[in-house]
Amino acid sequence: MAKAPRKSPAAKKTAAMRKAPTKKKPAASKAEPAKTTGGLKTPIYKASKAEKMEFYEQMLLIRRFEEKAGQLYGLGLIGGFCHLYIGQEAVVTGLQSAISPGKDSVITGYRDHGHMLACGIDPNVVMAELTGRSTGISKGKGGSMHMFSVEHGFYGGHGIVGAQVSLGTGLAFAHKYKEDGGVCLAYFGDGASNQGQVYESFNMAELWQLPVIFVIENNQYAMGTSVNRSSAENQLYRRGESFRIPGMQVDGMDVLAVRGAVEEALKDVRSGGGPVIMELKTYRYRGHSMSDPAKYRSRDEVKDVREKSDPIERLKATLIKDGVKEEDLKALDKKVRKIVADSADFAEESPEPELSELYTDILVEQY
Ligand SMILES: Cc1ncc(C[n+]2csc(CCOP(=O)(O)OP(=O)(O)O)c2C)c(N)n1
Ligand SMILES: [Mg+2]
Repeated sequence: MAKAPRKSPAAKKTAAMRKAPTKKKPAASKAEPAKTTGGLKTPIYKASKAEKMEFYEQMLLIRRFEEKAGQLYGLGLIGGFCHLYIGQEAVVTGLQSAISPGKDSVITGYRDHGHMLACGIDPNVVMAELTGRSTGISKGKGGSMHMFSVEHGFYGGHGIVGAQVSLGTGLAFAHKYKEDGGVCLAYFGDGASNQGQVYESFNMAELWQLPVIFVIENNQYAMGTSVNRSSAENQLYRRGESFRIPGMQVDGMDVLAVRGAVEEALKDVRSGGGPVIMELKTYRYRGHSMSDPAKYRSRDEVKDVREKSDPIERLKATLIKDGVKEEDLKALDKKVRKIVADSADFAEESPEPELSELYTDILVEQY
């Protein structure tokens, strides 16, 4: 298919652009109208009732799993770093629901539990990994940030901020080289979007027309720094303009908006159009990691987002409007809670790795 011409906005600096930046508004929590560069659409996905129920269950599974992980951390059963995804569930649920398992690839940072569950990885092996048990997906030696399942097209789990963007570009290169029709979803945060290697990757991806969607999960904060305080261009969907990469800004608290937008992005990428940037405006309810008291924002700010934009409550309201009964949703919650409780039991009942495991899975030869 012929490549659609992409708008390359003129970089003409006006006096107005040069003047001192005006005070920006605090983190936006309200849904904003979708914005795009390069002519991409962001329609709302028209899901059937059954699909909406699936999205609801998937988001609920991530939320309950993360709540349980938070509890186990409090009990001392999870050690080290642990970054929870609570609040961001609609992003990964909407995106993963649109890709083809076994064909496409996924890579993300350290806030990765939700991505693994959305890739269809067994909650038992994820929880066992978090608690450092031998039955964990990395045999209990990786922990929260270092989990992989090539079988599920999930390439980690990376602790170095921004590194997954370059690795994801490499995965996209492999898809193109092998002509396997796959697309890579490379997820990263608003903080990571200020890293240098991200732009080297953008350049190569566009130059070589690689099949990659750069997914920016803009949850408004990078540790304790808000995106507005750290980013000269805080409209992150525009970050590819100088590379001619089109971008779209999507309400990341609305799973149907996410699914609608990614379908358009996938259409463009799969038809050989090269990379696309998707900025998902979302929010994390918990601290950066379990050791963050989150003093850089007010409780009211978090409460406001929870009350007005929670992705699960929003979909629930739509389902109720569609005629789904409250008790059916409660039954689903019960089912999900059992899956999560069973994963915690599985983890607690599993042994820790043998000491001899210290000497396996390590590189000793020259390469
Ligand atoms: C190269 C590098 N620099 C700094 C850090 C420390 N660090 C860990 S997470 C983080 C913030 C990243 O924020 P963002 O990309 O917005 O992702 P989020 O945590 O919001 O999901 C930083 C600076 C790191 N791990 N790697
Ligand atoms: Mg962030």
